[in-house]
Amino acid sequence: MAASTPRTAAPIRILTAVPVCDGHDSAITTINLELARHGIEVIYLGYHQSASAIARAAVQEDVNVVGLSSYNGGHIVFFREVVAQLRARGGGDIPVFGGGGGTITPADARVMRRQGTDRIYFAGTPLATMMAEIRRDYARLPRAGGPARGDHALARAITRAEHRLRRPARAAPARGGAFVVGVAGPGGAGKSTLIDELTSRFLRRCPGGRIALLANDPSHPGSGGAILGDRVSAIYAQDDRVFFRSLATRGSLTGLSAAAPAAIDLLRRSGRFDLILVESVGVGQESDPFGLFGRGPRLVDATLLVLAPHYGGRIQLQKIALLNGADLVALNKCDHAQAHTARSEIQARLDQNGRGQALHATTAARPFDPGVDALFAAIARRADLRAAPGGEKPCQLEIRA
Ligand code: B12
Ligand SMILES: Nc1nc2c(ncn2[C@@H]2O[C@H](COP(=O)(O)OP(=O)(O)OP(=O)(O)O)[C@@H](O)[C@H]2O)c(=O)[nH]1
Ligand SMILES: [Mg+2]
Repeated sequence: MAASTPRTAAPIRILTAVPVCDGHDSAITTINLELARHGIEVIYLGYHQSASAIARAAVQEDVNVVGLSSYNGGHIVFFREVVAQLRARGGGDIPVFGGGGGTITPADARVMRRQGTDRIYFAGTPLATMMAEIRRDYARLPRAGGPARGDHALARAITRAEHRLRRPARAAPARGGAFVVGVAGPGGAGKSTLIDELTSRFLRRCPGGRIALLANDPSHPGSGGAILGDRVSAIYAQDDRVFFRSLATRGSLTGLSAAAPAAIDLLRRSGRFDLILVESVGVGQESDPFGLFGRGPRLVDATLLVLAPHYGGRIQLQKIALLNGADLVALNKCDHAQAHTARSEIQARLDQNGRGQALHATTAARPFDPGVDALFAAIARRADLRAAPGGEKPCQLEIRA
């Protein structure tokens, strides 16, 4: 049991998910919200999740604990498999717990406990009891040193950067190494969906390459908790060539976690990636998360601004500072009726800038969207990703161990 581990003032990070062949997500949705209200950072993976996807995400996110909500009747085998997969990936010290109402009996729970499950909550347990016990038992300091290697070591290093937040300023990350694209745009414009589609292009076009995704989401200003929900859209992150890390802003108002510069630096310097995409939180008209306007160090090599057709009107477009600074602009959700007007208004705004900024019309929710293909090609050109035509041959990327 994790009860004897040291405590830390940093928020508990918990990965929650619903197992494969199970669509019962209303319990975990309620529990996620309650966890966030109690100051916990929740990385929600979604429903119908495999044991390997859960273990991969838990290690990359370096969570304190994994919480599963299981109603499909396969809990004895599934929880055991998650524990085994965590051990295989070096995350054997991450406890696994969960619930499933009346589908998990006390006799089942005894078997599960023997197989490595930390705790099961039965039907009728009050939310307040669960929250108090989770906060009591699953807080711990980041693990120092240890035998972590590869992505596991990288995940821990990012956690350490988050824990040192009070000391460092926005140090300028080292240049060179992987090409870093900052992705910003209003809440819900489709940044995560677009990033996932770009990831699918990368995986197809660069069979030997690796991509890192750094997703920033807001902390609640009252509780300090957060729902780090960008992973739900990350279907293609279920591949060992993708490293996905969620960061809560923890009071930073820049649109990024204060640890993001250090995390970008770690990802670059790791030499493990060919492309790094950094998603900001949903940004406003004056936002400049990646330091494009000289008020802080420039954090990325290129910036992609993602807009959706419902931005208001031309006057709103004039106020969006990032439209002046972004290298690439995507008008997403082009399946909407307003997209035609939006496209011409945004194009006119970009023409006024006179910087030759390209406008890409995308529908990220549509598989194989040609607009996303063109956007990926533009990024690949900037990043000098030398992909094989049609993705048939390995691209000539330098992959360091
Ligand atoms: C709501 C519900 C549905 C909804 C799901 C909506 C949704 N999006 O989640 C709908 C109607 C869609 C549905 C569909 C089905 N359902 Co249904 N469903 C239920 C029901 C009534 C409630 C489950 C629930 O959400 N409870 C609310 C939670 C908050 O309370 P709780 O379950 O008591 O959990 C407690 C703890 O365990 C803990 N907890 C739970 N998870 C977690 C996780 C963590 C991390 C923590 C800390 C705690 C925790 O929280 C609670 C604290 O008190 C149960 C019956 C029941 N009364 O349990 C059947 C039930 C789970 N469903 C069942 C079945 C069979 C189905 C269907 C297959 C039916 C069908 N033939 O189509 C489908 C499958 C859907 C799918 N895709 O998977 C069976 C499962 C039988 C089994 N496994 O042996 C049940 C048990 C009903 C029954 N008696 O037959 N279902
Ligand atoms: N119709 C339509 N819906 C889309 C498209 N792209 C994304 N969506 C939907 O828009 C919603 C928000 O998408 P996300 O990718 O989560 O948006 P986001 O910008 O990352 O959101 P935040 O991170 O919360 O700021 C989801 O329901 C997506 O399925 C699109 O091209 N067309
Ligand atoms: Mg997002």
